[in-house]
This record gives sequence, C-alpha cells and structure tokens, in this order.
Amino acid sequence: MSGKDVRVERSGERMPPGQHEVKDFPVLDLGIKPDLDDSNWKLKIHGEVENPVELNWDEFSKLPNFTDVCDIHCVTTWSQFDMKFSGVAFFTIAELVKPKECAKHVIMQSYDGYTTNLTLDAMLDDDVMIAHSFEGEPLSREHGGPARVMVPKLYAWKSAKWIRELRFSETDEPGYWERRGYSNTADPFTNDRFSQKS
Ligand SMILES: Nc1nc2c(c(=O)[nH]1)N[C@H]1C(S)=C(S)[C@@H](COP(=O)(O)O)O[C@H]1N2
Ligand SMILES: [Mo]
Repeated sequence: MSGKDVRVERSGERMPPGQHEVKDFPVLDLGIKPDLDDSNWKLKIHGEVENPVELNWDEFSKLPNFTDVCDIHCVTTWSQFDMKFSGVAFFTIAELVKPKECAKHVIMQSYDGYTTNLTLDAMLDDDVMIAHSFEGEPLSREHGGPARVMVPKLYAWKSAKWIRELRFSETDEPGYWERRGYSNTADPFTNDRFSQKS
C-alpha cells in the first residue's frame, strides 16, 4: 500500500476563499494541554487492521521520517504558509498495521479527549503525517507535542494534536467538531466549513 498516486487537483489560488494570511502560528484547542513527553506518550493504532500496535516513543521515532513544507488553514479564517513539519507519514503507519479490506475510516483520539474523523482515503494522501517536529525543533506542547496529526489540505480541526489513538473503522464516527456542525470533509478550497450548507 502507498499514498495516493496523484494529488487531488486544487485551485490555482494558494489562499482558499474567506481566509487571510497570518505568520504567528496561532494556538487553538479545547484548553486542556496534556503534559506528555517521550516517557508517558504512546500511540495505539488498532481497529480493522491485521497488525494492531501500541508504539512507545522509541518505537515511533525509529519509523521512517519525512519532512514536508505545507500550508495550514484554520476554519476561524487564518492561514499560514510554508510550515515545515517532520514526522512519520500516515501511509507508513498504514503499511505497518495493514488495514483490512473493510477499513474505510480513521477515527483519531487525543490525550485531551478531542476526537476527529476522516476517510482512510483522505488520510492516505501523501502529505498526511504524524508530526513530531516543527521547523527542525521538537513540536511544542501547545501545538500538540510530542506528536500530532497533520492533514495540511483540510481545515486544521482535522489535525488532532496530542494524538493517542488511530482507530481504523468500517463505519464513520463524527468527532468533536463534526458533531457540533462542522463539515465532515473540511475542504478549505471549496469553503466546506459546515455540515449544513445554506
Ligand atoms: N487534541 C486536539 N487537537 C486539536 C484541537 C483540540 O482542541 N485538541 N483543536 C483543533 C483545531 S480546531 C485547530 S484549528 C488546530 C489548531 O492547531 P494549532 O493550535 O497547532 O494551531 O488543532 C486542532 N487539533
Ligand atoms: Mo480550528
């Protein structure tokens, strides 16, 4: 299994509709910032997979790494360009756990109780990663350190900070913001912010 062969076609405009540029990487979350480090952090990857694992920091850091420069778009209308993250590609994780044929969704659960959900197809995009570094430094606690999900092409609420569990599922399960009216698909380039479109 590998990432998508072809990147999804996007608008030629780099800035999605209704967004403005910032440079200070705002912090947004539910207000609980879990106190984690490489001794108490673990990532459980389970559900509809052949080979469920629970990785400690040491095991996670030994997985192949890559670095990606991406843009981040938050539904609160800020976007920041050229953000350099390093981590483990989601498709590397998928190769490790071997999703079963029936696995169609990935449910993300974080240490602060936050949840979010995406299709397995969206997660397998080649720029999706579990990031542990930002601009060459370990990811700070406020931005989800020691490790967070980064799904750069979608609104940032899909990028779970302080990631604790990735569960592969046959059925979808709306997460924290998805249950509160935010879009399930969250595509900034189509202004796909809310589930009820008027
Ligand atoms: N665990 C966790 N992840 C989270 C959130 C949260 O509250 N808890 N908030 C989401 C939202 S709404 C946004 S916009 C981004 C913000 O990431 P940042 O604080 O690194 O900018 O994190 C997302 N991931
Ligand atoms: Mo957000």
